[in-house]
Amino acid sequence: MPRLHLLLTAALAALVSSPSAFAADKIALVVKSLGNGFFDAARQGAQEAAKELGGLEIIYAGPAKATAEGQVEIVNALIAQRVKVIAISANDPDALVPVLKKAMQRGIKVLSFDSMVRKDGRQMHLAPSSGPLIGRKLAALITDASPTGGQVAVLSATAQATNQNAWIAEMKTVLATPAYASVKLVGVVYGDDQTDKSYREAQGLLKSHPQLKVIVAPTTVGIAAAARAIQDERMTGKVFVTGLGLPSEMVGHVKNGAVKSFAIWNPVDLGYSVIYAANALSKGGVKGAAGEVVSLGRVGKVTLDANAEGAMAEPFTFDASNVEKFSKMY
Ligand code: RAM
Repeated sequence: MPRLHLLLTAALAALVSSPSAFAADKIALVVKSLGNGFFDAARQGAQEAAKELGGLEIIYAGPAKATAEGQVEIVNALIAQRVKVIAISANDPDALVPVLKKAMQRGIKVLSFDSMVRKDGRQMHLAPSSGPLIGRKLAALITDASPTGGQVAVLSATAQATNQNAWIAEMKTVLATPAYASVKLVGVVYGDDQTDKSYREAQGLLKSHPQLKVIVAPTTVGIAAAARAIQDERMTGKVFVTGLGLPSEMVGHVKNGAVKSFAIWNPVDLGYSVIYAANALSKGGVKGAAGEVVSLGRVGKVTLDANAEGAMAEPFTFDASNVEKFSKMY
């Protein structure tokens, strides 16, 4: 091969492989922890949106365990990588604020999704559904599981999770109304969105509350682990599990009777919408001001409230009649 041709080929190869040549904008999706099927589904939606919008690269990252410290480390690394946008589901509403402020000072756009960061640590928040709607849904699922009420315990994710704490608070408000007088909340425990810890906490609830009727887990990791514990402890039909779960992880538990019904929103659509919102922030179309309308591609749009929060759809309920069909999607 002539020398000039060789040089040109080498230059071309360098151009193609160098990230700065056709620099795609890097959008980081920082999740609570890796290995969670909910966030895996969101990642799938994020990739779909990136393909539609073009010129974007998704960096998917999260700590091994759902801790704020792990996420702080990741955000620091992303700042060094000069990403354009950080979209984060936060393990703590406050602990991430200083590092996210640092990111914003360096020109990086920041939004939270799923689990919120305090207002001064991000420009907007994309919520999968509104807090009151989720609280009402969780209460309704409890009486669906046990129509006569009785003792109920919550198996949550981490103690600092903004989203679960907000949903539990909303649920408690609903349970305090006369319509739910027969329901008695006996405790809240935390499985930290780890399967083994959630399983042990569910076992603990069965031991410490022999009259327990329902375990409500507002986390996809917790609900699946609790349903398995109920079966292993041969409590199916005596204690029912409900909450927020993925049809793909819950289909077997609905079939074997540990779960009558549960709810969730579409995590693929959530991940897709996050990238649309992130792209709008980065291109300057959206600033994160109250009243702004954020377009979410095929999913629709949300309007930001005074807290720069946009809430998507109502949670959808699954039971034996539809869980099979949706289990193939997420
Ligand atoms: C778990 C996570 C996530 C939450 C879902 C319902 O996967 O805690 O943040 O939104 O459950």
